[in-house]
Amino acid sequence: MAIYKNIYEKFINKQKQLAILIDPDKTNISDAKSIAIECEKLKIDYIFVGSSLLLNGDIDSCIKSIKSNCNIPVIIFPGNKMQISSHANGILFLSLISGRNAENLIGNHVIAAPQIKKAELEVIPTGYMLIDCGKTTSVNYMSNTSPIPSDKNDIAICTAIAGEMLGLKMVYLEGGSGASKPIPKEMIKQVSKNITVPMIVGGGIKETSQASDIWNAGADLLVVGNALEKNPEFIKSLVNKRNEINHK
Ligand code: 1GP
Repeated sequence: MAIYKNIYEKFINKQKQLAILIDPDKTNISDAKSIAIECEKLKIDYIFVGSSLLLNGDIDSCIKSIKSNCNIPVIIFPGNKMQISSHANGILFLSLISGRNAENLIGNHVIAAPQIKKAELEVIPTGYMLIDCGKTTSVNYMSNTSPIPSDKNDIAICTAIAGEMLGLKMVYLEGGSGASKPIPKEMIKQVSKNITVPMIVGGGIKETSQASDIWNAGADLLVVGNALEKNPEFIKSLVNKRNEINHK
Protein backbone atom coordinates (compact mmCIF):
# COMPACT_ATOMS: atom_id res chain seq x y z
CA MET A 1 0.00 0.00 0.00
CA ALA A 2 3.01 2.31 -0.32
CA ILE A 3 1.66 4.33 -3.21
CA TYR A 4 -1.81 4.92 -1.85
CA LYS A 5 -0.42 5.64 1.60
CA ASN A 6 1.75 8.35 0.10
CA ILE A 7 -1.12 9.85 -1.95
CA TYR A 8 -3.38 9.78 1.10
CA GLU A 9 -0.82 11.35 3.44
CA LYS A 10 -0.23 14.21 1.01
CA PHE A 11 -3.99 14.62 0.61
CA ILE A 12 -4.43 14.87 4.40
CA ASN A 13 -1.59 17.40 4.56
CA LYS A 14 -3.12 19.40 1.68
CA GLN A 15 -0.05 18.85 -0.49
CA LYS A 16 -0.89 18.99 -4.17
CA GLN A 17 0.43 16.23 -6.41
CA LEU A 18 1.28 15.92 -10.08
CA ALA A 19 1.34 12.92 -12.39
CA ILE A 20 2.28 12.79 -16.01
CA LEU A 21 0.62 10.36 -18.36
CA ILE A 22 2.82 8.48 -20.82
CA ASP A 23 1.05 6.77 -23.68
CA PRO A 24 3.19 3.80 -24.84
CA ASP A 25 1.61 4.08 -28.26
CA LYS A 26 2.92 7.61 -28.76
CA THR A 27 6.20 7.34 -26.83
CA ASN A 28 9.17 5.35 -28.06
CA ILE A 29 11.65 3.76 -25.67
CA SER A 30 14.25 6.50 -25.99
CA ASP A 31 11.63 9.23 -25.40
CA ALA A 32 10.37 7.30 -22.36
CA LYS A 33 13.93 7.31 -21.06
CA SER A 34 14.39 11.06 -21.45
CA ILE A 35 10.97 11.79 -19.93
CA ALA A 36 11.85 9.60 -16.94
CA ILE A 37 15.16 11.41 -16.41
CA GLU A 38 13.44 14.79 -16.61
CA CYS A 39 10.66 13.69 -14.22
CA GLU A 40 13.22 12.52 -11.69
CA LYS A 41 15.03 15.86 -11.86
CA LEU A 42 11.79 17.81 -11.42
CA LYS A 43 10.39 15.52 -8.71
CA ILE A 44 7.16 14.59 -10.42
CA ASP A 45 5.04 12.60 -7.95
CA TYR A 46 3.90 9.76 -10.23
CA ILE A 47 4.16 8.53 -13.77
CA PHE A 48 0.96 7.06 -15.17
CA VAL A 49 1.24 4.73 -18.14
CA GLY A 50 -1.71 3.79 -20.30
CA SER A 51 -3.40 4.20 -23.64
CA SER A 52 -6.94 3.98 -25.00
CA LEU A 53 -5.74 1.33 -27.44
CA LEU A 54 -2.31 -0.10 -28.09
CA LEU A 55 -1.65 -0.14 -31.80
CA ASN A 56 2.14 -0.43 -31.90
CA GLY A 57 3.21 0.42 -28.38
CA ASP A 58 4.54 -2.05 -25.86
CA ILE A 59 3.56 -1.31 -22.28
CA ASP A 60 6.21 -3.63 -20.78
CA SER A 61 9.16 -2.11 -22.60
CA CYS A 62 7.87 1.40 -22.00
CA ILE A 63 7.60 0.82 -18.24
CA LYS A 64 10.97 -0.97 -18.10
CA SER A 65 12.61 1.99 -19.78
CA ILE A 66 10.99 4.43 -17.32
CA LYS A 67 11.85 2.31 -14.29
CA SER A 68 15.47 1.91 -15.23
CA ASN A 69 15.87 5.67 -15.50
CA CYS A 70 14.03 7.01 -12.45
CA ASN A 71 12.71 6.09 -9.03
CA ILE A 72 9.27 7.61 -9.45
CA PRO A 73 6.41 5.16 -8.86
CA VAL A 74 4.89 3.99 -12.13
CA ILE A 75 1.15 3.45 -11.99
CA ILE A 76 -0.76 1.76 -14.80
CA PHE A 77 -3.76 3.80 -15.87
CA PRO A 78 -5.32 1.08 -18.00
CA GLY A 79 -7.24 1.92 -21.12
CA ASN A 80 -8.51 -1.65 -21.10
CA LYS A 81 -8.17 -4.96 -19.28
CA MET A 82 -5.12 -6.02 -21.31
CA GLN A 83 -2.91 -3.24 -20.00
CA ILE A 84 -1.19 -5.03 -17.14
CA SER A 85 2.56 -5.19 -16.50
CA SER A 86 4.49 -6.66 -13.61
CA HIS A 87 7.16 -4.00 -14.17
CA ALA A 88 4.92 -1.24 -12.80
CA ASN A 89 4.50 -0.44 -9.12
CA GLY A 90 0.76 -0.13 -9.05
CA ILE A 91 -2.44 -0.01 -11.05
CA LEU A 92 -5.57 2.10 -10.85
CA PHE A 93 -8.33 -0.49 -10.62
CA LEU A 94 -10.90 1.67 -12.37
CA SER A 95 -14.64 1.32 -11.94
CA LEU A 96 -16.39 3.55 -14.45
CA ILE A 97 -19.02 4.76 -12.00
CA SER A 98 -20.32 7.55 -14.23
CA GLY A 99 -21.52 4.90 -16.69
CA ARG A 100 -24.00 2.07 -16.62
CA ASN A 101 -21.97 -0.45 -18.55
CA ALA A 102 -21.56 -3.59 -16.41
CA GLU A 103 -18.32 -4.55 -18.21
CA ASN A 104 -16.65 -1.41 -16.90
CA LEU A 105 -18.12 -1.80 -13.44
CA ILE A 106 -17.25 -5.46 -12.80
CA GLY A 107 -16.93 -7.61 -15.97
CA ASN A 108 -13.42 -6.54 -17.00
CA HIS A 109 -12.28 -6.62 -13.38
CA VAL A 110 -13.15 -10.29 -13.09
CA ILE A 111 -11.15 -11.09 -16.22
CA ALA A 112 -8.14 -8.98 -15.23
CA ALA A 113 -8.04 -9.92 -11.52
CA PRO A 114 -5.86 -13.07 -11.74
CA GLN A 115 -3.30 -11.36 -14.02
CA ILE A 116 -3.09 -8.36 -11.72
CA LYS A 117 -2.65 -10.62 -8.73
CA LYS A 118 0.13 -12.53 -10.47
CA ALA A 119 1.86 -9.28 -11.40
CA GLU A 120 1.94 -8.35 -7.68
CA LEU A 121 0.94 -4.77 -8.37
CA GLU A 122 -0.37 -2.44 -5.71
CA VAL A 123 -4.05 -2.19 -6.57
CA ILE A 124 -5.75 1.14 -6.01
CA PRO A 125 -9.55 0.88 -6.38
CA THR A 126 -10.61 4.10 -8.08
CA GLY A 127 -14.01 5.52 -9.03
CA TYR A 128 -13.59 6.78 -12.58
CA MET A 129 -16.02 9.49 -13.66
CA LEU A 130 -16.21 10.80 -17.20
CA ILE A 131 -17.32 14.40 -17.50
CA ASP A 132 -18.42 15.90 -20.80
CA CYS A 133 -15.75 18.45 -21.66
CA GLY A 134 -16.77 19.47 -25.13
CA LYS A 135 -16.05 16.56 -27.44
CA THR A 136 -16.48 12.82 -27.72
CA THR A 137 -13.26 11.38 -26.35
CA SER A 138 -11.80 7.92 -26.94
CA VAL A 139 -12.87 6.78 -23.51
CA ASN A 140 -16.49 7.80 -24.10
CA TYR A 141 -16.57 5.94 -27.35
CA MET A 142 -14.67 2.86 -26.16
CA SER A 143 -16.61 2.49 -22.92
CA ASN A 144 -19.96 2.91 -24.64
CA THR A 145 -21.15 5.20 -21.85
CA SER A 146 -22.40 8.78 -21.65
CA PRO A 147 -20.32 11.24 -19.68
CA ILE A 148 -21.86 13.36 -16.92
CA PRO A 149 -22.80 16.79 -18.36
CA SER A 150 -20.34 19.41 -17.13
CA ASP A 151 -23.08 21.56 -15.55
CA LYS A 152 -24.66 18.71 -13.57
CA ASN A 153 -22.77 19.13 -10.33
CA ASP A 154 -25.47 17.27 -8.40
CA ILE A 155 -24.99 14.10 -10.49
CA ALA A 156 -21.20 14.35 -10.10
CA ILE A 157 -21.46 14.85 -6.33
CA CYS A 158 -23.85 11.92 -5.80
CA THR A 159 -21.79 9.65 -8.04
CA ALA A 160 -18.59 10.46 -6.14
CA ILE A 161 -20.30 9.97 -2.75
CA ALA A 162 -21.65 6.59 -3.89
CA GLY A 163 -18.18 5.60 -5.11
CA GLU A 164 -16.68 6.39 -1.74
CA MET A 165 -19.49 4.49 -0.01
CA LEU A 166 -18.68 1.48 -2.17
CA GLY A 167 -15.17 1.56 -0.71
CA LEU A 168 -13.31 3.09 -3.65
CA LYS A 169 -10.12 4.75 -2.42
CA MET A 170 -9.98 7.64 -4.89
CA VAL A 171 -12.28 9.48 -7.25
CA TYR A 172 -10.96 10.38 -10.71
CA LEU A 173 -12.74 13.16 -12.61
CA GLU A 174 -11.83 12.64 -16.25
CA GLY A 175 -12.43 15.21 -18.96
CA GLY A 176 -10.90 12.84 -21.53
CA SER A 177 -7.51 12.92 -23.16
CA GLY A 178 -7.27 15.95 -25.42
CA ALA A 179 -10.52 17.44 -24.10
CA SER A 180 -11.12 20.90 -25.48
CA LYS A 181 -11.45 22.34 -21.98
CA PRO A 182 -10.72 20.97 -18.52
CA ILE A 183 -13.40 20.02 -15.98
CA PRO A 184 -15.13 23.14 -14.60
CA LYS A 185 -13.75 24.48 -11.32
CA GLU A 186 -17.17 24.54 -9.72
CA MET A 187 -17.71 20.82 -10.24
CA ILE A 188 -14.27 20.04 -8.78
CA LYS A 189 -15.04 22.25 -5.78
CA GLN A 190 -18.43 20.68 -5.14
CA VAL A 191 -17.21 17.10 -5.48
CA SER A 192 -14.17 17.69 -3.27
CA LYS A 193 -16.37 19.18 -0.51
CA ASN A 194 -18.48 16.03 -0.47
CA ILE A 195 -15.89 13.25 -0.32
CA THR A 196 -13.13 12.30 2.09
CA VAL A 197 -10.86 10.44 -0.31
CA PRO A 198 -8.25 11.94 -2.66
CA MET A 199 -9.49 13.32 -5.95
CA ILE A 200 -7.62 12.99 -9.25
CA VAL A 201 -8.46 15.39 -12.09
CA GLY A 202 -7.27 15.13 -15.68
CA GLY A 203 -8.09 15.85 -19.29
CA GLY A 204 -7.50 18.91 -21.43
CA ILE A 205 -5.07 20.75 -19.13
CA LYS A 206 -2.90 22.88 -21.40
CA GLU A 207 -1.99 25.92 -19.31
CA THR A 208 -0.43 26.45 -15.93
CA SER A 209 -3.28 28.75 -14.91
CA GLN A 210 -5.76 25.92 -15.56
CA ALA A 211 -3.68 23.58 -13.41
CA SER A 212 -3.53 26.10 -10.63
CA ASP A 213 -7.31 26.71 -10.79
CA ILE A 214 -7.93 22.93 -10.64
CA TRP A 215 -5.64 22.41 -7.65
CA ASN A 216 -7.09 25.42 -5.87
CA ALA A 217 -10.64 24.18 -6.53
CA GLY A 218 -9.84 21.01 -4.55
CA ALA A 219 -8.12 18.51 -6.84
CA ASP A 220 -5.39 16.57 -5.05
CA LEU A 221 -3.63 14.89 -7.94
CA LEU A 222 -3.51 16.41 -11.38
CA VAL A 223 -2.77 14.37 -14.51
CA VAL A 224 -1.37 15.85 -17.71
CA GLY A 225 -0.66 13.97 -20.93
CA ASN A 226 -1.16 15.54 -24.36
CA ALA A 227 0.10 19.03 -23.54
CA LEU A 228 3.47 17.63 -22.46
CA GLU A 229 3.84 15.73 -25.70
CA LYS A 230 3.41 19.03 -27.55
CA ASN A 231 5.45 21.19 -25.18
CA PRO A 232 7.92 19.39 -22.89
CA GLU A 233 8.76 22.71 -21.19
CA PHE A 234 5.22 22.85 -19.79
CA ILE A 235 6.17 20.26 -17.17
CA LYS A 236 8.59 22.68 -15.49
CA SER A 237 6.00 25.35 -15.11
CA LEU A 238 3.50 22.82 -13.66
CA VAL A 239 6.08 21.69 -11.13
CA ASN A 240 6.83 25.30 -10.16
CA LYS A 241 3.12 25.94 -9.68
CA ARG A 242 2.68 22.80 -7.56
CA ASN A 243 5.66 23.79 -5.41
CA GLU A 244 4.39 27.36 -5.05
CA ILE A 245 0.95 26.16 -3.85
CA ASN A 246 2.51 23.60 -1.48
CA HIS A 247 4.86 26.10 0.11
CA LYS A 248 2.25 28.78 0.76
C1 1GP B 1 -5.75 12.12 -17.84
O1 1GP B 1 -6.77 11.50 -19.84
C2 1GP B 1 -6.09 12.49 -19.16
O2 1GP B 1 -6.89 12.12 -17.05
C3 1GP B 1 -4.96 13.07 -19.91
O3 1GP B 1 -5.53 14.07 -20.63
O4 1GP B 1 -3.93 14.12 -22.45
O5 1GP B 1 -5.68 15.90 -22.22
O6 1GP B 1 -3.76 15.80 -20.64
P1 1GP B 1 -4.67 15.04 -21.54
